[in-house]
Amino acid sequence: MPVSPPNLFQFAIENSNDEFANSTDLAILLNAIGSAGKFISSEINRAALRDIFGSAGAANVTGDEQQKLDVIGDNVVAEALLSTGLVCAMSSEENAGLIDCGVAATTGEYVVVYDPVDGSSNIDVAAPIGTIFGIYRRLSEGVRAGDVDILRPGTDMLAAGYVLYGSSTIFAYTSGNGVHFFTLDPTLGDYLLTEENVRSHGSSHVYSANEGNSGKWNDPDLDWVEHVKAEGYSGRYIGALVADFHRNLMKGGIYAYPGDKGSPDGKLRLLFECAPLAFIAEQAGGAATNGTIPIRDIEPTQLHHRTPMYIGNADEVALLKGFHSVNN
Ligand code: AHM
Ligand code: MG
Repeated sequence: MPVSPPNLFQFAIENSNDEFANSTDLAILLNAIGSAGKFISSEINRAALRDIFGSAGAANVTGDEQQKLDVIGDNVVAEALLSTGLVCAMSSEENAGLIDCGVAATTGEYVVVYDPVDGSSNIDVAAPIGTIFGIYRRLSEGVRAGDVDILRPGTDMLAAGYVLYGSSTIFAYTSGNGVHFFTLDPTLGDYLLTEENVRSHGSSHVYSANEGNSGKWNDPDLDWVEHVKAEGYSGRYIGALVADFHRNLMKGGIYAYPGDKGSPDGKLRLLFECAPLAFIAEQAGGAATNGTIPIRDIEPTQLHHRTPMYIGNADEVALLKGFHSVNN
């Protein structure tokens, strides 16, 4: 009889490490996020039927129009993590401040940052979206967790990952020992291992960027994009970071969201989007930079800290960095 692949929980228990307080903690946290992901996946599949397309009628803290699913996803992820009792502090793209963790704010060992529904402008058109997360061990002791526990560079992260809601639902994570993919079997309701130790695909001359913004780009980015076009690169832009990142990880390429003359720090959020995906990229043999320094080395100065980001195949990121160093 064929042996069925391990599920996310089994695999994470077997692949924990001593940076976690208990050997089951990683599995419990990933399982909680995975459960939230199953709920979000099912809601997306029935979004039109359940009238959860469209705007929630408000803007989030950074001024983006919130979609109904942003609000639903935010609550579902928070509740799933709170139910573990392991999380002392949480922060998400949809909340101005820290999310209240109740008594676990003093006793919990872990901090979680997340973007519940990344690429939410894709929701209404049934295009891919995702959930991104990063997990830290707390720093403070004996007090309610606060900014000191959460405003930390990506190099402090114990684990990071994403759930991609595409033609199938993929759960990807790293805890510093490679990147692993699981696929949701909707019949079993379980994430099963489909690829262990994923490696970033070699260069395949693909770039993913919103070139519609290039009228505001700075010289290094303009020179780079002219170069790659002259070299015959293909453009692929899904408009959801998780989906573009996943595609480039598997097929080769670079995703770019530069700062520009109107928004020097770009659009993407360091804590909720960039640092977790940078951890995944590096663990797969890829790279992520803001143009000059690695994304994971950036110290956040506020929860909603933004940064330019270039991420993907290591050779492509090195090429891009060359344009930034010449122009600086
Ligand atoms: P969101 O988290 O509010 O959805 O914003 C982040 C998204 C990324 O997923 C995506 O790559 C980018 O914004 C698209 O932005 P733009 O529409 O400016 O190209
Ligand atoms: Mg996002």
